[in-house]
Amino acid sequence: MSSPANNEIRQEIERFMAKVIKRNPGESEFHQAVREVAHSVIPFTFDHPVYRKEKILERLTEPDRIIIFRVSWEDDEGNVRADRAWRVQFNNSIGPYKGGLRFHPTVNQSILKFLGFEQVFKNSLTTLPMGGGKGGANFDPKGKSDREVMRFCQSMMTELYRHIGARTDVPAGDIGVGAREIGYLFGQYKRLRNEFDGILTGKGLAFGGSLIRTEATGYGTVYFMENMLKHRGDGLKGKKCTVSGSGNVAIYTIEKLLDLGATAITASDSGGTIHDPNGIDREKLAWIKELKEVRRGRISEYAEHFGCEYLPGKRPWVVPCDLAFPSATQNELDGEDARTLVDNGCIGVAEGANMPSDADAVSVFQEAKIMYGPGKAANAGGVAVSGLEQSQNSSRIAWTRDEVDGKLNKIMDDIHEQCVIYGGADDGYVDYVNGSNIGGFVKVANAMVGYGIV
Ligand code: NDP
Ligand code: 2IT
Repeated sequence: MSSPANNEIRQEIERFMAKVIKRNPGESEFHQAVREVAHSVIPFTFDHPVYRKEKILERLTEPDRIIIFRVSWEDDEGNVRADRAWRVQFNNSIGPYKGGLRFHPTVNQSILKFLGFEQVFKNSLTTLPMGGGKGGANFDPKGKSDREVMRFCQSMMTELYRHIGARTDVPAGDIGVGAREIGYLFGQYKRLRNEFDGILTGKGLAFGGSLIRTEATGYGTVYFMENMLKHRGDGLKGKKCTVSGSGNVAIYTIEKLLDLGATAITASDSGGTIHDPNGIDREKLAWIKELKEVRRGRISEYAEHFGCEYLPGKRPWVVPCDLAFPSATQNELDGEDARTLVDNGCIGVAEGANMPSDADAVSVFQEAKIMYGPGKAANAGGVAVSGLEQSQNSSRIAWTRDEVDGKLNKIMDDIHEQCVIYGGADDGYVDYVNGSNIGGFVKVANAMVGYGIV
């Protein structure tokens, strides 16, 4: 960046970010997500001045609204509990708000705003008509009984139901919110409204859920990696992969890697990492599913059960691999981790989690010119199949597993294609950050221009 034009762009980015930081004090995750998008989109708007004139990025970084409410509930010992919940309705320019609910003690407004903001771009990339939103609560489901989780979900929905709807806002799962929680939330919505409507996705198959939704985020992330590899004339066969997390996204990433001839050699949780150099095969994966989905245990038990190495308090990035799949949470991979991965020969990263790599890590990947698929592109398969669940609910039909998987595969191809169009460079390197940010921006921005000043 040395020409005067580039200087002007750089100054514009800094001016813009200074305003965002001033308006959203202390919200570091939100600043981080906006900064990354601003670095891609502001240069693009210099070539497309209508977006600057209409102040699209300024309007796009201000959520349509945020609903904050108290959730009171009673635990099994009869103690009264009070938690805080949010729904961030970020932008509905191209469809009803859509995005998950997260239950985790670290949840705060900054995290939900970063997630809602990312969701706007991700949902646009899927090619489906979905706006962006996110929500959740600082409720910690760990160690709670099913009945406690049920009482929390019912109390939360008793407020949330008036703000959502099939044509308004359609929540789904995220960290700490899976099939059990969606069932309790949907049951309470149906009871309050006396309406059976597709107001949540990730529902049980008996009440309007879609086949493949459970698997979709992990499967889609692997399909995205396959696309990145194919674009370089390579493939997944024989690749050794590190995966972080051991929840929904991690489990189905490991499963699809097995289907396509690759091997996952790690899994983790907030306690540490297991390293299984022989690979997590189908039998071991079934064991992890039971551990995490039924017994709700810790990944350290895997190391005891199968006799492999456990790295307490460590993340998987110290383990040499060909490909890495961060699938746990934001900022779980920093610059030093990224350097370790690159030095150990890693050639590609696909993010199953949202914003797992911090800004330093992203720079390391891009400078080393390894394949780097950011979350808003790589993990969009989850929300894409949520969109397909909505289509099935409105038309009152259910597609087969193969039909949904085929559509998911095609959507991941289309997302990859948009990244190549907006992020491809002359030397053949694809900047998937620019590609996904600009690709996601254009459709939303054009809709906003069309609406006038709203
Ligand atoms: P789960 O709750 O099923 O699993 C989360 C996993 O990440 C667990 O292994 C958990 O370990 C670990 N984890 C969570 N928070 C932390 C933390 N602060 N530090 C270390 N480890 C942590 O969630 P999902 O698999 O659904 O979500 C994982 C990621 O994927 C998130 O970033 C989410 O936003 C993203 N995502 C999810 C989609 C979905 O469809 N579910 C769609 C797209 C993205 P522990 O049990 O010890 O907390
Ligand atoms: O981050 C995400 O894309 C999700 N948690 C899934 C959202 C959805 O509506 O399926």
